[in-house]
Amino acid sequence: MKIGITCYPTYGGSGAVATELGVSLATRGHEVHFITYQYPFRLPAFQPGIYFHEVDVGRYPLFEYPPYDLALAVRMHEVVLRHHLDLLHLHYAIPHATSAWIAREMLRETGSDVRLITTLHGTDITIVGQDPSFHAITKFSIEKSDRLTAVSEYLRRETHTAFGCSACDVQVIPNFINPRVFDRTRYPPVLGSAAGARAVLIHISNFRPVKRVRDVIRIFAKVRERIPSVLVLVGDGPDRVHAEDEAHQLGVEADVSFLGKLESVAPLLAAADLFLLPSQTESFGLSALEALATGVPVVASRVGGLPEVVRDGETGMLCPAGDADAMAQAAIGILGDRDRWAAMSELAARDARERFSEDEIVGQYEALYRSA
Ligand code: GMT
Repeated sequence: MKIGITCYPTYGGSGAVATELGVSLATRGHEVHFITYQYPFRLPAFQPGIYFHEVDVGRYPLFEYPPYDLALAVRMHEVVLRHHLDLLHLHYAIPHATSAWIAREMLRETGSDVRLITTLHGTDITIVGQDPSFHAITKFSIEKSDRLTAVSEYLRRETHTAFGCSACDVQVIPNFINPRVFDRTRYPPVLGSAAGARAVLIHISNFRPVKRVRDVIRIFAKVRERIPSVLVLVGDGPDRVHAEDEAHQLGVEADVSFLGKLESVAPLLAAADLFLLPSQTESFGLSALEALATGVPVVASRVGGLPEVVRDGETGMLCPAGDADAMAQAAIGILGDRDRWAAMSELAARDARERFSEDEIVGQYEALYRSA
């Protein structure tokens, strides 16, 4: 098949999933065209069967808000026509599903057509889509999609609750991991010498308020009182400065490393002992899945789709969102008992491979494409 993929190409779970999906589809013989405003961060420099089309938003002094959505629609229209695409797979509803609908209307004017598949990732439904400025266009755009998927059962339910669209048949296709990349045995111990005998806690996110990054620091400060440990934070975003302040105020900054955005997190995960994800809400938690697949137990909030990813008490521990004390106690309970840690680590890697393997999940997307 000839498939167009549009996603947010910079750091973030939805862009990561969309890109890994495209790469996997290309290795299965499909022709994949990424249509995005920037080269997707997880896309290899070259791979046969993959093409990149940059969306250029013309600047004009009159435009206080350059109309990216329209530039995207025009580029989609052009790429579909020139490369005879069968379908466009949109990751994150706003504005991608809307632009795709415009592109399809333009195509139909000239007797062409294209199928639209929209994958809902999280805040496109739970936050942005429920903002009065976007609610109606989100509902319209997802209803116009030929197929709709959500990355968790939780998000499927949220979609029905928020939009009440009985016409929306949302299929759950969860996120996935490449088991060859997220494999603890593959990487040398990059943090070993720096951390010595200390436990390594890790957090990876885009540092937005929903991630509660301050809680990560608070949890770590409590763990560090009981267990020699260091904390590594990967990513960047608006709350990074608040997290840095918190580390300073709690007097733990010497043991906290802010590494910023990294292209490849697998080697770092392979050196970690525990992953912290105390989010306010999380439709899936791809970074938690990547940690689990690498044999890193997860301490996270019991919210959204996280209980579908982390087996509470078996591959990690789930606590109420905002309860940094409970999360610290959970972390101490895991890190303080080496046998328990080893059992959780082993089960986490196995469970992630059994339930979220690339081969199985990409096969589900292929079946969906065929049905469309
Ligand atoms: O929804 C967002 O705010 C952004 C999005 C992203 O691009 O990272 O995150 C969502 O999609 C990820 C990939 O499916 C999920 O792993 C995240 O849980 C989800 N974020 C939230 O629900 C807050």
